[in-house]
Amino acid sequence: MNWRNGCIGAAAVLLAACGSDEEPTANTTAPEAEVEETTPAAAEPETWGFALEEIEGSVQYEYGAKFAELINEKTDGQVEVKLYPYGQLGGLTDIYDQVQSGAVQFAFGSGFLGGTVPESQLFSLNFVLTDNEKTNAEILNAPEFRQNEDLVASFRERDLQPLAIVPEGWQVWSANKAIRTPDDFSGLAIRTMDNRLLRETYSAYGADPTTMEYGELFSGMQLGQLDGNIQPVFAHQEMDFYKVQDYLIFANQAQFIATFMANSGWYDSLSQDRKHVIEEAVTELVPYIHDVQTRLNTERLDIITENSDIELIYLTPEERDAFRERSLPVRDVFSEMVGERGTRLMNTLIEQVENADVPDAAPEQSDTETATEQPEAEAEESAMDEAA
Ligand code: 6CS
Repeated sequence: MNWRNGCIGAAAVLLAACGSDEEPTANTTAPEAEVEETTPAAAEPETWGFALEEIEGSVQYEYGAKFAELINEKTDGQVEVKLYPYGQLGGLTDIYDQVQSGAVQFAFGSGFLGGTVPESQLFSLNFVLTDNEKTNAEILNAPEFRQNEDLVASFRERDLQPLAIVPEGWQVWSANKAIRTPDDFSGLAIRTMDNRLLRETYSAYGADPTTMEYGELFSGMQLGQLDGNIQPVFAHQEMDFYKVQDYLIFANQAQFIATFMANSGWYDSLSQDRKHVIEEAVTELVPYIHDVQTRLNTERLDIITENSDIELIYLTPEERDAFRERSLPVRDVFSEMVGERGTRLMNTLIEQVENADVPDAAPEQSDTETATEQPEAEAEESAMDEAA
């Protein structure tokens, strides 16, 4: 599907209308089938709705599709998971509203979720995780963090049950000028997802952060309302963003991270058996989605470089340090916003990162790369080989 021909490019109100014939209802158990008196009633599968912040072909879609397959298998066909890709249920905050109300059972929540679960902005902090993506996925999904009582309580207070933390690749800057230093960011209108942490971070970098809905970004950049954007590579390609930008800048400052979550009331009402099935599925999905996201991000970078003259810039360790330094005071802003519980959670994550056994780093890149070089993918591959 070309997303601009579909629902996605329109405003949130239109987005909601696009999916109106498929809107989920709170009662997801299928009505009993009408059966002939002599025929034993065939059990109708139960349907669980899952709202995605991304379109078909994305990391979230691949996660949802595999989750649906695993749940169907593990329940012997008694449960079907129905995916609602971005655009079918409205804009990003509409998705969160619907999982909070129980209209859908599951949803992904990433940067925009900061307005609903302020503590989730922890995943927007820069320079907190390791340089190794696989290690990051493991740290975030180890029981010590994923089932941490402060994390769970932050979500449950908003009628949500966190189930998995899903890194979708490095957040890569795009811009209409080269960025290597905070000075280069000066006055640059960069789009951030709608959370205060990101606005504070990019202000600290010297930029002019601007919030805009995902589906409006292409035209925002095309019309010159935005000079830059922050996305994992697959999204720069999938949403055509790269076509209206001149540079992709790899600073490895943060991963794009989404939380896979359920409506907490609905989750609590499940049998132990169903909860166990979900737990097994999310555990199996950690290595699966890591492989998928690295593959998608690598393949999509090839597509971008084959189809455009966009220039790729990989920051040197020294260049990264200048941004890291500016990002550190933003941790205090996070603490102020979320209080003791959130601060404890941030410190837990920092501690897990410090104690992590990180495979040796691959050689750093130091210059502007040509279109055919893929240091990110190579670095990740060698790190994974060593981890295996
Ligand atoms: O930037 C955004 O708003 C969106 N980007 C991605 C890659 N996924 C969902 C998110 O809402």
